[in-house]
Amino acid sequence: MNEDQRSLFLSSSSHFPPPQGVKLSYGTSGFRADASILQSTVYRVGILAALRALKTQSVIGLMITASHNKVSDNGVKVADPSGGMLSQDWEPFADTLANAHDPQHLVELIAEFVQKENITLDGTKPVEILLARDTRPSGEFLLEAAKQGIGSIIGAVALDMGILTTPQLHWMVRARNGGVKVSETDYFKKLSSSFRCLVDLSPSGTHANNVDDKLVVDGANGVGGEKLEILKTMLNGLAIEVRNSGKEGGVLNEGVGADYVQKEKVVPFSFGSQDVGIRCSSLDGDADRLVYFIVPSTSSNKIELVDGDKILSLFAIFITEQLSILNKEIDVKAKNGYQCHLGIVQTAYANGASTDYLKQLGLEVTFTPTGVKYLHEKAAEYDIGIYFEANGHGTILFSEQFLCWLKARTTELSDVAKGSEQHKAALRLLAVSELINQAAGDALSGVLMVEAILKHMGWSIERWNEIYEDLPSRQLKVKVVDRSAVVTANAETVAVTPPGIQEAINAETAKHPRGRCFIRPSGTEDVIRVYAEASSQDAADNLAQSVAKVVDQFLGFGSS
Ligand code: 16G
Ligand code: MG
Repeated sequence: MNEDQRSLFLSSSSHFPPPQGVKLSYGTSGFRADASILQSTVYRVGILAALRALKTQSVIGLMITASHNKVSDNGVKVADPSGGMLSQDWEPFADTLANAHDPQHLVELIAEFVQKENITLDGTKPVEILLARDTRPSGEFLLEAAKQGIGSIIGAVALDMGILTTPQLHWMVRARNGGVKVSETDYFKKLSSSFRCLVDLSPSGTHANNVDDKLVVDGANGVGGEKLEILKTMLNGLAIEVRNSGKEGGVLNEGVGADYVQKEKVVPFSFGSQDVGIRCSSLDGDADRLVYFIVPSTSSNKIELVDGDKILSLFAIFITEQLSILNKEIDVKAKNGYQCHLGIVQTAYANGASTDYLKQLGLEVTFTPTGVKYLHEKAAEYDIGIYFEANGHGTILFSEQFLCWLKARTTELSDVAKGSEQHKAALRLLAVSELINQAAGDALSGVLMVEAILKHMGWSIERWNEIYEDLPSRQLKVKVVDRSAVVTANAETVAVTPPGIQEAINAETAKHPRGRCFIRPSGTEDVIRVYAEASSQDAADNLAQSVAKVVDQFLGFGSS
């Protein structure tokens, strides 16, 4: 590192002293904390993003958001060249960078890392970092800190994309690295035109059930609601009413949003008896999660949740149908044939009934630990990989090879074959690959995908919800002395440490018919999470309670 660069670092980092007595960790989805202590972290993530851009010689993204957390929190994460999450092997460096205690120490760490990674800091190959933030007021001053961090690296240029959803930023990073200089308008155009294309390819006569009725969306008082207001004006054949768009004065994520709806299973603010019989859905604070729900015709505020597992199952039904139409007329062993490898990826939180259902459809289901980065990576191994967490994070990934084959099929077909069922199936799959965000789970593209499939099937939300019945489940959290004492294996289904705890969990689980239970340390809160499932709600509640007690005995404050 030359002297100019070293003194640039020293002078700019002296404006961003780290918070005292706080240890920050990159976590499942970047750094998150109270916004008031995040300035130095965001500044340092600016440096990290710039180094990543120089290392990969690609466009990198930096997103300022704390998703479904309360409005006083904020956070920051990096999008890699593919549009996916920051490569996991850079996370330890992110941690050391964020926790460096003074400018001198910071500069030494960077110099060492730059040398190890062979990164050239001479400004000869300039790189771009796309910045965006959600609607949190603290995003404004944190964005300035990110710009300063990027500005302290010679050759790194920050491009402020303004207020965006997290998936919009991931999408832009991916597209720019594919050589297309896209804007937000391109994103909306792509979503609306591929939605139109899918709807136009629906079998005639299947629209009747829901073509005229509307979808009501809870925007969590965040960026998703704001963006959906724009997108909906570009859609034909789908009426969307956005509530909690943030304009009515509601507070971000307070009594609203996908996380609230999924965890509490109650109607979000501004929903109620007027919504009985209407399709409702909910986005989270940065619009990368989506759940649907039904307001039952009772006086309670409970809802019927149609969660990420049901969205995944709906997508799987549709994709499987298209693949079987394609395969019907193709000899997969022939020269122009293609054996498409379809895979489903879930986590241990997936309701057991969903996994049974997917397996009954003959699908290959695999499990990863919690966190989009794990699911995404696994799904990318297939020709078509569909992944979802029960909480509504998910998408569909297509391999380049399969997309090339599909494109070739649609153009190769003779004029007679054009318009055939096989041709339509290929076109539908291509439209899905355009509509669904290939970079990250995206609630806006997810909504359009669900709506297009419901139209295609001629299904109401009730019909969709009935594909299987969820097993009753319960989630609890337990405060412990040190959550890192729990180490898990087998996609978090087995607790390897502390010794003996898994045996105790097994003993409790065995007492309940269809019992299933696991524990894991949270990646976003200082707690151990307990998930229990059983054949009745009482049994699931009891199992969760007794395992929470086990956790407390092994790791609680009275345990040592
Ligand atoms: C983050 C993750 C989400 C995961 C959740 C688990 C991303 C973009 N988000 O929100 O996938 O389900 O954390 O939280 O990866 P927990 O570790 O506190 O249970
Ligand atoms: Mg989110």
